[in-house]
Amino acid sequence: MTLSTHRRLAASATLIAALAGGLAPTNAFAAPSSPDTAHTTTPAPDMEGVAGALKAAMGQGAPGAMARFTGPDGVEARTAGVRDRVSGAPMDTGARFRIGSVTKTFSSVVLLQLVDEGRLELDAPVNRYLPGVLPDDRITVRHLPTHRSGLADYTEAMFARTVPGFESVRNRVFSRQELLDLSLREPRAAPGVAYKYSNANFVLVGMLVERVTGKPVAHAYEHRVIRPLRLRNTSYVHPDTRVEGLHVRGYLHPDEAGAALVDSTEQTVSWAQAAGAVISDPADLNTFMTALMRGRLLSPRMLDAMITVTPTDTTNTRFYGLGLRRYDLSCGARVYGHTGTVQGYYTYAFATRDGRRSLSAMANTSNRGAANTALGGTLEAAFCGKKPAAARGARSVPVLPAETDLPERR
Ligand code: REY
Repeated sequence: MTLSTHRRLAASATLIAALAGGLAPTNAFAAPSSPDTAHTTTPAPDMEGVAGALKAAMGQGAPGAMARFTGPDGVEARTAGVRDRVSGAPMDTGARFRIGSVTKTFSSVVLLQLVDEGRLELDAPVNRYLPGVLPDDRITVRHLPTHRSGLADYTEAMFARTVPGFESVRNRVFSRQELLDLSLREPRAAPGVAYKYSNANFVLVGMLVERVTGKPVAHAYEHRVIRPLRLRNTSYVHPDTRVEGLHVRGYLHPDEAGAALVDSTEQTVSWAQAAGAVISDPADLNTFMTALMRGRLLSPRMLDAMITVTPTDTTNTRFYGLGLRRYDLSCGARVYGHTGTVQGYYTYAFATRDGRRSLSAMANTSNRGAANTALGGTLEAAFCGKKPAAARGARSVPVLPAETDLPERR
């Protein structure tokens, strides 16, 4: 379905809602009574708290960090530290960076648009479209973006030793089949049974998109998401190694305590491709997540499918849909988006269900879980606002380690 068709649908649904109840929701498709919009007063973002979380990420070893919030009262951004340790250039919210697995949400959008166009069926076997590629016909298209295929995540072995692992793939160009073969070499779980995060799933999403469209995935991102939303600083870059334009340099923490950081900015990201090779900036990520939640990229049916989630841990506050996470925050706000980890960069990009508020945050380091967890503090501060004095220090939900896509958190 085209963007303009969605706009027309959105406009008519808004009109119907207005006629029916005098409501004028900004997102015609958002359920007005859903818990994420049920607050009668939307808390103002606690930008001091956001800045504190950025500082905390730096305290845990990030050279710099930044966050950009959009809400009913406009845009607020904060930066800390440097985007380049050699030049000393300060962190800059106009700078581009590697968004890692936030790429998965872009890939999922493209996949679901193709489903909507009748070119793919979510519950059909992957092998229907890619004959013989998988050893099990029970693995469906839906199992991929929900991480339920049972396919092993080959990156765990690849990056078991962080810096040697990274240096061995930094300049490599993998075919998708090579990546899939790495996964298939490892034991598989039964399809459809349990959530298990695996980059192999999104390598296959990329293969499906190329098979169905007959064009490289970059073309699909460009024509289906980037241009329609005018994301001027977003691109899928593979296998070029550079981050073009004003950008943040990424610094990887070696496993050995006290070892010097490794500048990991330049790499092919061929090990991730449709699972993690998009480059973007904070404003574009805000626009993307907001547009997604407002129904500008997917039909209501496909957006519903995407936000239909199951828990990913036992706290019942972390969930996964189709290429999309849901975090339930301490104040009851539900936010949808994704996290990203690619060498040298941690990213968060989330929005409320009605798309009225969004936050993107990044720190230019990785392999340092504590820095990622600290960066995740921007979410609570941005979406829950200042905690009442009595509640400060007495949290109603546990502080969870960052749920990015690292072996260290599995
Ligand atoms: C890869 C390891 C993490 C990163 C990953 N990223 O799967 C995808 C994502 C694209 O979900 C690396 N960790 C690090 C190690 C751990 O090497 N030994 O932290 O940079 O975003």
